Amino acid sequence: MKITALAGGTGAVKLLRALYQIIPAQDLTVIANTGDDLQLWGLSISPDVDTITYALAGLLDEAKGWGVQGDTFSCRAMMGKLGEPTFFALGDRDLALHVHRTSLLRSGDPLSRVTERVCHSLGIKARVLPMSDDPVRTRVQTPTGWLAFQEFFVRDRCEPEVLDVDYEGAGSAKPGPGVIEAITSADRIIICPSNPISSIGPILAIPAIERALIDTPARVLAVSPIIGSTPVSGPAGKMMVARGYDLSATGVAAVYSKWLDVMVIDDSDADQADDLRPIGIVPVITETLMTNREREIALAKTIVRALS
Ligand code: FO1
Repeated sequence: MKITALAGGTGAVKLLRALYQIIPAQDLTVIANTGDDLQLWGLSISPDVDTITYALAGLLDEAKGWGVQGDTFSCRAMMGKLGEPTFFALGDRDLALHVHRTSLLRSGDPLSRVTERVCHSLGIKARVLPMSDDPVRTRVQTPTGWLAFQEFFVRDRCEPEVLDVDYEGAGSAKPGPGVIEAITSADRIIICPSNPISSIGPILAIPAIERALIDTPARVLAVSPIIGSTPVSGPAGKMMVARGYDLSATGVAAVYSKWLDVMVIDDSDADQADDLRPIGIVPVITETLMTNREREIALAKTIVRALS
């Protein structure tokens, strides 16, 4: 059974690494958000692509949920002395990937080709596809103006009030090579428990990708990243409210309602099943909080079973 997953970074990787363990690796394709990408120190950084890559390669710093395990930050300290921005913590080992990617991009390789090479070098057997080779940049509107996503998320610690979110460049971006085919020829599609607005939103903002989700014959299942009225992590709450969605699993289903078939919601949200059925979405009620490896695997197995 070929599964294609749409994913952001930190919120998605627990489920992705569990899926990678329980299905044949070559049956898994991940379409990764690149709306969080940034330029820093002259380097091209793709945080969500890298978080997924490190997780599947067994290199992820699991405590932080991003970066490389055991990394050090000597370069960052020196950059600070040189007056370079250090709000975005690039580790010394992580830096190797950014130098490698930037060098390949400068020699003319698109991000998709670079990502394929990196995955091959790190022994990853699943496919990781950046959503686009064209730049798409998520921006957050705050009372003091528009911020680049990482300025809002890391530098300002998600503190500013969110008035709106947009995806610069998405309207004219082409899906990356293989992305549309991965959606239209998959047997099943999984939307990871990522922020619906800032992680999945940029992927959906590319018109041809949303069209493919509407047209695909595959069943599409999403896992709610919101339990009760609390996001499992990150600023999903502020962003959903700014976009006019209810802060609940049902609100997440509303973001995806044009093409969603199945929604996995937490046991504690069982009462919301009755709100999903009338809008044509089949609820699956289970323990969704992945607090350890066993729970990650259990959720992945429940999802695969629900899609069988
Ligand atoms: N997240 C942070 O909260 N602080 C950081 O300094 C930070 C650095 C960083 C470096 C490389 C990388 O691949 C990811 C990094 N992240 C950091 C995570 C990243 O900002 C977010 O998790 C995603 O963009 C949201 O999905």
